[in-house]
Amino acid sequence: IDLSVSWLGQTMPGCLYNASGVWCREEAELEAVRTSAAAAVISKSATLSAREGNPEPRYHRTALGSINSMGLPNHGFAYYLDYARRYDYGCGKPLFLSLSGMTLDDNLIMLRTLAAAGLPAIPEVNLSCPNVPGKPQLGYDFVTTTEALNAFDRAWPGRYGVKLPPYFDPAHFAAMADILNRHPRLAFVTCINSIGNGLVVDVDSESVTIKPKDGLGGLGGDYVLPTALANVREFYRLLPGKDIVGCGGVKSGKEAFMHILAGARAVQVGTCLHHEGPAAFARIAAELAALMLAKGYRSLEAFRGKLRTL
Ligand code: RRO
Repeated sequence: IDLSVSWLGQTMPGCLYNASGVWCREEAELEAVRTSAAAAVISKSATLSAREGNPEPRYHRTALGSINSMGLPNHGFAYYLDYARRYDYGCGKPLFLSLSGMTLDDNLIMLRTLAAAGLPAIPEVNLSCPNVPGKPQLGYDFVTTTEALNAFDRAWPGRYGVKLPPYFDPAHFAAMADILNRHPRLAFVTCINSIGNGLVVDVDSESVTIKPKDGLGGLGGDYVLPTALANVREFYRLLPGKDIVGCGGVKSGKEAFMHILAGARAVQVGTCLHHEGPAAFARIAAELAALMLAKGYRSLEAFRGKLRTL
């Protein structure tokens, strides 16, 4: 069974890697992902200056997944750029840098600085952080997203990607796809970020479970799988020539298979990685290979995007 993926001009040893935000804030975590069975590495969304993030508790595990309002805790762009300068690109696992500037100008400064560094690292610009109080998710504002992508094109000369929030209406899929299709160097979209501003309630204490935003936070895990699959499949159909990275609800080979069937080129693991650690990559890859063997598929190309309709 061949789990390798041709993407962005190279061949990755597999299709799985971490979702930005999970196991990627510290260099030791990034290296633990790189040296695991993951096929690529992405860093925690960076802001221009380091941030402590929101007050704790800011992450809560439930039987069905997770809720978080981390609030963009990160070491600042320079830390992740320094990691990118020292990264072992020869390991065959692409390095993605997630960028989530507090302003458009901050994103442009980070993109220009990364461009000037001349590294093979690829930016994934986060248009969908749901957890900074007072800051709406960029991807829900089509005018601001249009302006941002036009500016990214001028600041960054290479291929790049964006991390999208989940959409819930065909009109929004179509409107966003029209915007994204105007940018040929936008090579991939990652669908989806957490479902923003959910509320998990604890019955015993009659309380919210995380402190920021009076308990509102982004949902991950089982809660989001069907929404993630809808976003992957719809953008796969609407964005010819671009790649879709599936993210949402992957905890075994089965969900990874579903994402690829819906059209995903690569698959990120978030909540499950948070709960299980980087050993999750080898387990999920083995389960995916076993499922493919049982179905008679020898490569991911054999079934990517081939989801049947009735
Ligand atoms: O740090 C966070 O609170 C966070 C971010 Br930037 C994001 O994009 N998605 C998320 O669920 N949490």
